[in-house]
Amino acid sequence: MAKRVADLLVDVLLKAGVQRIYGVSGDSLNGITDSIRTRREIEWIHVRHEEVAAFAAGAEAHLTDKLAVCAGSCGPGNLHLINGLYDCHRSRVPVLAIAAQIPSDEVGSGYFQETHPEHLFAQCSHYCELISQPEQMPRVLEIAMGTALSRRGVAVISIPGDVAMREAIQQAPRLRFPEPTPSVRPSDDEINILAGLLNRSKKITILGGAGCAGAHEELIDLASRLQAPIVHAMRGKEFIEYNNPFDVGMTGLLGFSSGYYAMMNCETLLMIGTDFPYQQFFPKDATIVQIDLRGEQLGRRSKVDFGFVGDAKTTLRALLPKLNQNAYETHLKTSLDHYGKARKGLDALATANEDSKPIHPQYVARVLDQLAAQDAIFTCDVGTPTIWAARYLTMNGKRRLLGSFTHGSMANALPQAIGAQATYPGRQVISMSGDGGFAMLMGDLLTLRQHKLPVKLIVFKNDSLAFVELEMKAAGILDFGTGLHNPDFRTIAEGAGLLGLRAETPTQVEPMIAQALKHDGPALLEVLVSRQELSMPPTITYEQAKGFSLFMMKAVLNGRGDEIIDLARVNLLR
Ligand SMILES: Cc1cc2nc3c(=O)[nH]c(=O)nc-3n(C[C@H](O)[C@H](O)[C@H](O)COP(=O)(O)OP(=O)(O)OC[C@H]3O[C@@H](n4cnc5c(N)ncnc54)[C@H](O)[C@@H]3O)c2cc1C
Ligand SMILES: Cc1ncc(C[n+]2csc(CCOP(=O)(O)OP(=O)(O)O)c2C)c(N)n1
Ligand SMILES: [Mg+2]
Repeated sequence: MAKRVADLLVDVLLKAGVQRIYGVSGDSLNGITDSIRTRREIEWIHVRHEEVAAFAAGAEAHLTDKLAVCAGSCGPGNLHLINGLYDCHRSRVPVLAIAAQIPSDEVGSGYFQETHPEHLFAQCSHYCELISQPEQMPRVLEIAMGTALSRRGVAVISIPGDVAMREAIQQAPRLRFPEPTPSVRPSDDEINILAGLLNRSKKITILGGAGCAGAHEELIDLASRLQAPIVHAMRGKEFIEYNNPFDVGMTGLLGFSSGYYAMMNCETLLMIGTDFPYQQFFPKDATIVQIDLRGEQLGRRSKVDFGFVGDAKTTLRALLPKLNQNAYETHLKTSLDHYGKARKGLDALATANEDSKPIHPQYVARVLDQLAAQDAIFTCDVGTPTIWAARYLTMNGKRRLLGSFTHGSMANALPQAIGAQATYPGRQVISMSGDGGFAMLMGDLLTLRQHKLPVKLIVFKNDSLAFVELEMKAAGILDFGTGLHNPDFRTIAEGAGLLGLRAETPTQVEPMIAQALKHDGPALLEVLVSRQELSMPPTITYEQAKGFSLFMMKAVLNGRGDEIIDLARVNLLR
């Protein structure tokens, strides 16, 4: 039988090492799914919502650093991919999206399900093109894949169903070379300038981010030479925090006070591979030096006095031999002492609270951290689960942590767990889900059963959109539109063929987490956690404090005094 364009498309993906495609089938995708059906080396992961497909592919790409693929049928099918693709693109993970298109002879007629993916996905991709002729295959697909990999982000090909079904002109993939891995570093002159200014500084703080992946050893050597505390940005946590005697925690609203002060009290701030977004957390008077692989990142978040383009590992290797040992140790000592105190304060919040209700969510995260496997993959929903993950999960160089940290979309954790588990069937994958986030894409609970993915879902059930409630309170607004009338998630899980569990008291937390983790298959544990567990920022501004008392006043005026007492009980009297 003659080779079709769809067969050639699958050939190219296989040649590039793609092992699975996440998606939902549809008429316009028939050529492609039919070709996948006949190959043993590539799996079709049938999810229930295309947004899940995109998040899952993003998780696979993040964990493997290789191209991952998702697909949607024409019109609404691929439109559903969009939020997940934004997340992948903004997190700079290489993902190819196949957006099927309506019949080519109907384009432009306002036909059934007609949309224009080239326009729709333009903002969340580096490359987005229509394949309207068999002659364009495999070249356009290969350009798309190469772009996603080399620029790190999303590439989209849009292909009408009839074009995929046509006879292929070319018969095989064109490109056969392995992915290039260049070393990028500043020039010798620039390395000398950088070394000179660091050798002249006494109080240096390092702010590291996800760009430090693979440069752990160099980073620790650097901190030791400079006697510099290391603060990390959230996406850098999994690469920086472990085996790190210079660790002083994270900064930002969810951060540790020690991270905040180490940055604010330094003379020289050295940023390496980070795009930490919050301007108000940067020091005003320090000299700021930034190293990033991408020149366009320099000076994006704060003023920068010296900017260098380079890969973290290669740059630090070139720099280290030129650095003197800093004799000034006080800055590091003070920062580490501060970190010890901040850590103690946070640990004190992660207690079982005897056997009274409700359960502290910090305690749940702490127990999860203690019982999870040494190479567990955690995903956390946007909302308070992000806070608990940032503060209570211990990374060790083998564990991984994924969230929607840059795009900040709810409902990411279950979809990312699906991608993680499909990629690593033998590893423990734990989703820390909010009750709001979980319900948003709950249909894909069914995917766990269908694809035999033994994901462990821990649902932080606080019957609210608690993170937003917190933001409203901090802004002095009465919370509104944040309450959730939740179902019994345990029963829903059981109905979907999972092990369903519920912890109502602190004493149930540990045995039930252990039971869920041990279970040979997917499991959901809902934990009834307190709703108003404040996660105070490291510095409380006058505005925030003012806002808070305003909330109290408004709440009392509205006759919600009970809640204020609850709030005090949870946060002040424990
Ligand atoms: C609800 C919520 C609250 C949050 N609160 C906080 C908070 O309090 N604190 C916090 O830190 N974050 C917080 N975040 C996350 C925040 O939005 C950012 O996503 C995060 O701070 C960015 O981390 P990063 O700089 O490590 O990673 P990225 O944003 O991914 O930046 C990585 C940088 O490294 C560069 N790079 C990549 N590879 C290399 C290389 N090989 N060598 C050199 N450079 C390289 C990239 O070009 C990029 O500039 C929050 C997120 C959510 C959802
Ligand atoms: C798709 C989307 N919708 C809305 C928001 C705004 N938002 C941020 S956190 C949050 C609440 C999350 O609630 P839940 O999952 O229950 O977690 P909680 O904070 O209650 O632990 C909302 C609505 C968002 N970030 N993404
Ligand atoms: Mg909630």
